[in-house]
Amino acid sequence: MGTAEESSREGGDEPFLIFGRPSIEQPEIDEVEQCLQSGWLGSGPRVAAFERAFADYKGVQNAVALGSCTAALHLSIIAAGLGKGDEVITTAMTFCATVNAIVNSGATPVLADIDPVTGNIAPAAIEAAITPRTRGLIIVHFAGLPCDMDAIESIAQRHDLVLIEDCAHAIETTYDGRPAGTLGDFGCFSFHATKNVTTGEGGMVIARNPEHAARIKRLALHGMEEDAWKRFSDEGFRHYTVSDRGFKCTMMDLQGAIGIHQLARVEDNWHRRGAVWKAYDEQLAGLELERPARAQSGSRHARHLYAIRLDRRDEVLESMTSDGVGLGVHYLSIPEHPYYRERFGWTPEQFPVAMDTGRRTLSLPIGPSLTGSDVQRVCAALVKAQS
Ligand code: T4K
Repeated sequence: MGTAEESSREGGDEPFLIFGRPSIEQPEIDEVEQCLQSGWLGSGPRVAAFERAFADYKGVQNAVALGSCTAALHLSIIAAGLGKGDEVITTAMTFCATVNAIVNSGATPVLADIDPVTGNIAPAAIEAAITPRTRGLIIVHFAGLPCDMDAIESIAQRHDLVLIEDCAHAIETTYDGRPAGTLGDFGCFSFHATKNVTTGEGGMVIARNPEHAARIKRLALHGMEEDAWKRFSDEGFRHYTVSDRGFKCTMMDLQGAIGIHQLARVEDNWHRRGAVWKAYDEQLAGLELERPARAQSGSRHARHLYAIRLDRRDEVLESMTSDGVGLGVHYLSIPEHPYYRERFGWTPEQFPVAMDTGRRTLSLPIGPSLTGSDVQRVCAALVKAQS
């Protein structure tokens, strides 16, 4: 039998090792079946249970489940009151969703370059990007490594900025003992299929101010005051009222059903990825490449991506893929994409560290089901590709 990371697609003698394949187990399969049989598929009791479990995991009062991290970022920006005329600084090295959330809220995105060692937004670059119009800052704990929060919190306080954490990679991350997502005004999480906890698609937001959390909940459901689960309860029919210009980006109970059981295994899976991480560190030592930075003592890396940096990246990518090893590229820097170049006039060269990283980065498979022999196979394919 193959590992959970493998597909039935053949890649040479061994099955293709799929990058980012989710680790799905029987409890979530059973829960989804029960959810289907219950007849309540939309946002209801299973989403509420997932929200409670996530809030407990983070040690906060409330968490709001949404359809994606993209929605969590977008609604956080709106709830914070940022929009037209406001500048929001973010990192040049992130998934396009971080920047799109700013653009779609009507605010103006401003990029800052990254630190060459950590890959996270560089505090000095944030300072340099601040203008009298700067109102917000979205940071990304890249790959699961916490940002330099001492410096970033101080900048946000001094310039009175709304601080939003993009925690798409950082479910298990802590900084100086404090959980990622609770460090800023808003923490936004992703449960996309490739993430450490998945619901297929999905997101969650934590807001420091309970009024912001309540507004996000309303905005996610057309601006309505109460959801269907509450309105159609045994207490009888209740009319809804619309009090805000909302969107539709709630999470379904079918997704919540998966999330409850995924979250129950989050720590076990983190430890299992730790063993894979250690094996890569040992087997790749001595090769001509840069291995991922470690978290400082007292903080915790979520181990979402094992991203190396190396020369001739695209040749290596092609060679390893044809040897049956699936890989990821996280990411080309934002200004490499034509939309942003054309709309904002950015060039990759303006953000040289992000540009260099984006052209040399390669993410190796790092799921909890990876076996020792999977790791050996990945490393052997890498050695062969570099030779
Ligand atoms: N901020 C950051 C920093 C992010 O990284 C992301 C998401 C977001 C915000 C926004 O979060 P969401 O709004 O999505 O919740 C994917 C995802 O589309 C994107 O959500 C994610 N980042 C990004 C890192 O990855 P692709 O185009 O690289 O991956 P995709 O979907 O083509 O699949 C990657 C691998 O996973 C492939 O090897 C196939 C495998 N896979 C994929 C799916 C969907 C599976 O095995 N099963 C699946 O169901 O963008």
